[in-house]
Amino acid sequence: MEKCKFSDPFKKAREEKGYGEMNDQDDPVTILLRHKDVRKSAHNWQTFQSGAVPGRIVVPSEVKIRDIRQIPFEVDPPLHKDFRNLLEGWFKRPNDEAYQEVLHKQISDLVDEVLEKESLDVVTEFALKLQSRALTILLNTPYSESETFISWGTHVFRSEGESLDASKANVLYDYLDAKINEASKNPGKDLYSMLLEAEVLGKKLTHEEIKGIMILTFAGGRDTVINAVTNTIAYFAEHPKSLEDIKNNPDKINKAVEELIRYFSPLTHMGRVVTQDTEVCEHAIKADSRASLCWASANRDASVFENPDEVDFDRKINPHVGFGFSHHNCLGATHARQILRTLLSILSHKVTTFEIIDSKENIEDLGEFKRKVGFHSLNVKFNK
Ligand code: EMZ
Repeated sequence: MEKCKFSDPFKKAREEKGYGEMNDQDDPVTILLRHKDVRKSAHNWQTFQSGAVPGRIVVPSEVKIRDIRQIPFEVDPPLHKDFRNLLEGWFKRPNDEAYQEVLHKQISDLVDEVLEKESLDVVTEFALKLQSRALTILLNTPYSESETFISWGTHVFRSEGESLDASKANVLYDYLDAKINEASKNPGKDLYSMLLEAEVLGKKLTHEEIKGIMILTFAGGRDTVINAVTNTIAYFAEHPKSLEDIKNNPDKINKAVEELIRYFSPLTHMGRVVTQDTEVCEHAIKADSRASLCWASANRDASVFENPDEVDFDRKINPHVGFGFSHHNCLGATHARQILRTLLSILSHKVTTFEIIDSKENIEDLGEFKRKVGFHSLNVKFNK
């Protein structure tokens, strides 16, 4: 297998002490770096709480730009389970054949379209379009809505060069208010209408709860999917044999997708608020301070993954935490996996090579760590 240079900035700290620290808007975060600690803390919701002030578990904190709780990800057990039970069936629809057919057609058409271009920016002209169009299948809303989603850019709460953007968040909020009101007047077969019909603990959901679920559906799977798609194209550009490997061995696709998610970890980490004084790796964490579960670091832990810095489509055991871990594992994972599997299959059939013309990396600033999470732009030529 070829060596890759996608850096693991956490290696030294993970091996030497197991944690790192960053100051995020004067609300410091202890970043937990080891696979075992990350999984243990994700499981321990009593001490590592998600249901804090809305926005506080996200790093960078969104406390200043939103006060609506995202559901179910900012809710702790036992109520968390009731919301998950309500949503699980809807978010498993990507396993249905009919869903997959529509997704396949969307991605196939998009690949055909870009194959005709001299070159294109994969972030805005490929990944953003792909994510926005696929979202209409997940929501079961008209395809034409994707034009609106595309116009919002790659992140719902952030702009390039600006880590938080309240006015951008309001665009989404106003859109969702309008859609929820529309569905309550004219129910259809979309996610809004399903939520308006639903009950949790014998009660109808409030407008605010529905909005909280919808915000998460829009925000959680946006930059993450865009990063996964863009990183995948960049990877195949640099490793054409891997694409050929998929073409010759399509049965490897599922494992390849898991390995790419492990390796690229599209979501670097997710925070928790610590409810009582605790200790991780002999390091004291004070009550009411923040800790984060660093999926990206855990996914390179050499005590779990042999040759963690190599992409190996034949990796036998792959307990990666790229979709989080325990009860808060990613609700959109079925959709995200289906997107990537379909994408790999189509690319391996339609594209021979990719040529990178230029690129601008997206480097996250995590205090003592700088991590490349994806690209701001990636100019590529797709060859037939
Ligand atoms: C939150 C988060 C969820 C947050 C799984 O991640 O994704 C981030 O991109 C959003 O900014 O609000 O939805």
